[in-house]
Amino acid sequence: MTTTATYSVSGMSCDHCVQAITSEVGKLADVESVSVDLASKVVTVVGAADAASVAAAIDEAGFDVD
Ligand SMILES: [Cu+2]
Repeated sequence: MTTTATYSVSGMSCDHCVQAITSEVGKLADVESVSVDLASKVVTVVGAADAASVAAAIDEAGFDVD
């Protein structure tokens, strides 16, 4: 089932941060798309990936899910 989930992520400050998160979360099998709003520090993930996996991927990229 495809769902859209949003995550509040701290520590993002520039396009490189955005790319790191997009790349890391995008590697998850059940993720269809990832978008990052730097201004509001919100990561939107479309797909069937579970929240724990997405949070782990964001952590892997070096950022914290609030
Ligand atoms: Cu950055």
